[in-house]
Amino acid sequence: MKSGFVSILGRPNVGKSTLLNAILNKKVSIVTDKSQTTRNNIKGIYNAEDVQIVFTDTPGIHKPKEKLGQEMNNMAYSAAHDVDVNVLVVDASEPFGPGDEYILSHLDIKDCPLILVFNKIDQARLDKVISLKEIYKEKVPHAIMIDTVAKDRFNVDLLLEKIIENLSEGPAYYSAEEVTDKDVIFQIKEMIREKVLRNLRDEVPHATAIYMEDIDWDANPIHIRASIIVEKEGQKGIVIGAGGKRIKSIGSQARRDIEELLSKHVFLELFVRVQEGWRDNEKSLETYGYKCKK
Ligand SMILES: Nc1nc2c(ncn2[C@@H]2O[C@H](COP(=O)(O)OP(=O)(O)O)[C@@H](O)[C@H]2O)c(=O)[nH]1
Ligand SMILES: [Mg+2]
Repeated sequence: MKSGFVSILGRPNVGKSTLLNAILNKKVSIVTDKSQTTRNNIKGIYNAEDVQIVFTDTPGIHKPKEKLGQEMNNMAYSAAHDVDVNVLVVDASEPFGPGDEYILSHLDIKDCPLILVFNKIDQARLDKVISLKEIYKEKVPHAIMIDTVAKDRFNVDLLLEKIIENLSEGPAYYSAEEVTDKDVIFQIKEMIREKVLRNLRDEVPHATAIYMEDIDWDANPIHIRASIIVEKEGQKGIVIGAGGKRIKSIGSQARRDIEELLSKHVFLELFVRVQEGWRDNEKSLETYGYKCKK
C-alpha cells in the first residue's frame, strides 16, 4: 500500500480546516469565518483502498502579536518538516500580499513536494487567479498547482490523486477506525470554542479559550462542566449577553454537536472566567494546551 504524511499550511482563514474536513468527509477540525480559528496541529487520517494519508491541519501562519500567536506559528512550522508532501493553501480571491510573502520566507518547504491549492475560486476572478499563479510560479517553481472550492468539495478528489502520486509504498500508521489523533475532551472543547467564536465578533473571539472543569460520564445525561476563559471583565459580559442570552445559545449549539459526537444525551454547563493576559502567559498557554511541543 501507499502511505505518508501531508501537512496543510497557509495563512489564517484560507480554508485549511474546511479542506481537511472535505478530504475526510468528516468534521475533525472546527471552522468559522474568523481568522486563527485553528490553534493546534490536528491530525486527520484518510483511509482508502491501499492508501493511508496522515494529514495535519495547522494554525494559520501570521505576524504574531502575543505568545499564543508565536506558539501557533511554531506548530505550523514544525508540521512542515519530515512530511512527504506539503499542501500550501492560498485564498485565490485575495491578491498576493505581505502575509503571503511572510509565509514563503518563513516556511522551509524547498526540499519537499509542494502542492499549491488555490482555494475559494468560487469567489475569485479568473484574470486575478492567473496573475496570482504567475507570482507563485516564480517564487516556488517546483510547486504543483490546483484550484479548489473546499466548502463544496470541488476538486478535492483531484487533489487527493496528486497527493497520492507523490507518496511511496509504506505501512498503515494508524488503524482504519482512527480519524484523528485528538482525544474526545479536546474535541468537546473545540466544539464549544467553535460556537463561542461563531457567536462573538471583533477582538473578543481571539481572547477566549476553553477549560474543561469536569465530566461525569456516569451521569445520565452525561454532565459536562466547562469554562470559557476571557481576558477582560468587559468581555465576560459580552460572552454572557443580555439576560444570559448569548451564553445560552453557545451552550445549546455546542451541546447538539457534542451529543452527536458522543451519541449520548449531554447536560452542558458553561461558566465564564476572567484571566488577564492569558495569551501572553507561558503557564496559561500550557494549561489551555497551546504550547508547541518541539
Ligand atoms: N467561498 C468559499 N469559502 C470557503 C471555502 N473554503 C472555506 N471557506 C470559508 O472560509 C472560512 C475559513 O475557513 P477555515 O477552514 O476555518 O479556514 P482556515 O483558517 O484556513 O482553517 C470559513 O467561513 C469557510 O466556510 C471556499 O472554497 N469558498
Ligand atoms: Mg483552521
